[in-house]
Amino acid sequence: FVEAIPAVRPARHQKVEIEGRLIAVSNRVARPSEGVSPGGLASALSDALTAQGGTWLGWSGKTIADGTEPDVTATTVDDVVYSLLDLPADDYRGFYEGYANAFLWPVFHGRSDLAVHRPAEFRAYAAVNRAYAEATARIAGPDDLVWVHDYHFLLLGKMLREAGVGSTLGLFLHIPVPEPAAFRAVPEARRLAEALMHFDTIGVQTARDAARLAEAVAGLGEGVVLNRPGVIEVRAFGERVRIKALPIGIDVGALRGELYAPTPPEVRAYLDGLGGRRAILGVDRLDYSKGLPEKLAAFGAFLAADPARADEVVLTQIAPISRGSVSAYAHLRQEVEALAGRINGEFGSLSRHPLQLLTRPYGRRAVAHLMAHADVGLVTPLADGMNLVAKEFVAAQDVDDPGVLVLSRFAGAAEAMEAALVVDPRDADGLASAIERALAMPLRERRERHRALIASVARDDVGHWTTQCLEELIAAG
Ligand code: GDG
Repeated sequence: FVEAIPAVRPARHQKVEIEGRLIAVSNRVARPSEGVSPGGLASALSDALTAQGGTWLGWSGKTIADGTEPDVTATTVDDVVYSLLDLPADDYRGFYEGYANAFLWPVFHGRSDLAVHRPAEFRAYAAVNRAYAEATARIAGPDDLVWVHDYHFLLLGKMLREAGVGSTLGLFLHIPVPEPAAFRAVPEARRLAEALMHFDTIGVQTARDAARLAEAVAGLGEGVVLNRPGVIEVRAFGERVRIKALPIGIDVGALRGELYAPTPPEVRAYLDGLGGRRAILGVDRLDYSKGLPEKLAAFGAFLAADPARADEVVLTQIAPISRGSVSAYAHLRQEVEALAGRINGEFGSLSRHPLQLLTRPYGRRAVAHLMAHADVGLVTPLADGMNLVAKEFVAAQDVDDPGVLVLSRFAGAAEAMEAALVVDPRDADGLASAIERALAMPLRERRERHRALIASVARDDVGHWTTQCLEELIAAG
């Protein structure tokens, strides 16, 4: 069926003319020598750097003794220099597991109730940002574009300027921006806002995030917000910054390419085992932002409405364990496993279980084939910057007989994916009805909705995103 693919242009990033070099900064770096196929962000950056040439600065994956100076090792592959930092173990833990993932992540996802704030972890976060600023200062020239990624580096703009970097500085925030009141409640809010103002441009996933960030930062700095077409300018703390919505996309061609390969044996065995049951699929990191308990509860409500359904459908939920050393994630795992056990206990039979919860990661090809063969994709986060799974599910469908995407209105992806069945995942009965509606949807409606969705997913792909980000960096310089 993959013959019926819509004509999409290749997602490869087309080189943009820049005067200097591109320097990308992110916590994780995907080196070609590692031989792993990188996920969303890593493959987008890898693609951009391969087309542009430049340097990718990030963590080496190694920690060194506490109190030791961070160490940088550079290796060059083709036109890309990989500059990798070894960081002191305590600093890295406080920065990554601590301030970034146990504090900023929940606050930015509207879960301040789960946020753990420890002053020592903020100090570690600042120390790691400082180490990155110093490593960048050693390589960045005035004509270079420094493209920083995500909530791990909110202080980096100011620290780069303090380290004497004169390059154009851009930040892309992959996660959602919280309500301004939640941002203001962060003990270091003023310091973060002031540091953010030293970037020349900040990209976010949605127009809503751009407006929220502008309001929060301007409010903290008694500044002003100027709305211009397609971009917001904030003037505060004696600086100015552009804030722009630049929604990230996927590599449609690469994903469809996986579908040309033979179906992996374990997926084939799974499909054979369905025995006529309809397949509902979820693919989410095991993260409290992804709405997994809500999804399972709604599936339970869907089964409870007619227990015979337990013989007619199966929900396969791939939920690889993530950030297992952060305590909120360990609790979530217990909660989700308990719910899954209860649903199977109540609705399963001697021969069949309506729910498969799989907490191991699966290969990219297996995931692509699972998506292609699913009747319904359930993407139900409570908060999500974008959510690439929603776009991947659409891209994997057979255009002649497409499955139906059920999508949370709280995913950034929902801003451009109105043709999905858009739901509020907190409403279990509403979500259960959406599952029912998706399973019953006539072919004609499925095709119409899919046509609208694939058009936007293919147009706003990852190559388009990269080009737009670089053009915005140039415009901001
Ligand atoms: C952050 C933001 C934003 C998942 N399980 C497996 C697997 N995956 C892949 C998916 C998808 C990726 O991981 C997850 O991307 P998401 O966008 O859904 O979510 P986050 O990881 O939270 O990403 C998010 C994104 O950054 C980009 O800006 O969209 O909002 O939170 O590609 O397919 N892949 C494989 N096996 C798995 O088990 N191979």
